[in-house]
Amino acid sequence: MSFSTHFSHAITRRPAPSIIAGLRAVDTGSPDLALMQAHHAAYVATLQETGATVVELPALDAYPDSVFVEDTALCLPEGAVIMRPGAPSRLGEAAEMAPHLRALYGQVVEITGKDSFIEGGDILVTEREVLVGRSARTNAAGVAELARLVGPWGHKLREVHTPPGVLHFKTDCSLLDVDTVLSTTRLSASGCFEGYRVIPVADGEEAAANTIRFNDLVLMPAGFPKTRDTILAAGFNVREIGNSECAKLDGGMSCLSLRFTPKP
Ligand code: CIR
Repeated sequence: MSFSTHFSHAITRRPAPSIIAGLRAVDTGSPDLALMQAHHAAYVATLQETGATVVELPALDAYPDSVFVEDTALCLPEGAVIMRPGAPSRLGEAAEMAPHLRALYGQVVEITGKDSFIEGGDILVTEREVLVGRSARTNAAGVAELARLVGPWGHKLREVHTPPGVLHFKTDCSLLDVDTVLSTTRLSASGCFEGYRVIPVADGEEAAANTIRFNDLVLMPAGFPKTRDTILAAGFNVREIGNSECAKLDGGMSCLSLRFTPKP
């Protein structure tokens, strides 16, 4: 079973009323909390359906973007690394996540450098390597510190480029199985997925690139029929989850959970 696609646990956090103040690159209107809560509940139920234990944390109104838990930590089989989000309004979210990971994991370490910034959305873990894209949220010091922390666990980092104007590296890609990546053409054109099978996101459906492979399912945002059909034709079991409200805040499937199999 691959540690990059199969998981015993996930952690999620319920959306808070303050979500209307969440960060966004372009304002396309305020998210509707009730609709986001309904989408979030469907997301959690789908994770649970695969047999995983989902730890659902309560809403944290002090942090409008705290529903996007992925950015607070990197979870590997050997341990978890607490991130230092590059968005100042999100920095405190990492400390809120730490005790929950400590309760489940034997080893939890932290990015601590005051000039180091890194968010989980910029990190794609595959069976063979950890790909990290620098972005407006993730800098060289953050990447270097992460490399020092996960090296002793046997993980090699490879730095890649996040396309300009794209929030996170994983905004534009996701891992579907050990050798297969779903990617926008603007990202795969950089050559960063050499050696992987790349399934292209349909032109005009770039927002479909952020999916998650979680046990036997691929969770993808609803509303991207061409990309859905391509993933189905490649033999994956797809579940479409409403994402209209998180999309207003540049969030997608991966952002909503931390996924892992803890080793005590
Ligand atoms: C932010 O700008 O930080 C949030 N509004 C969206 C975070 C999405 N997270 C992710 O892609 N991992």
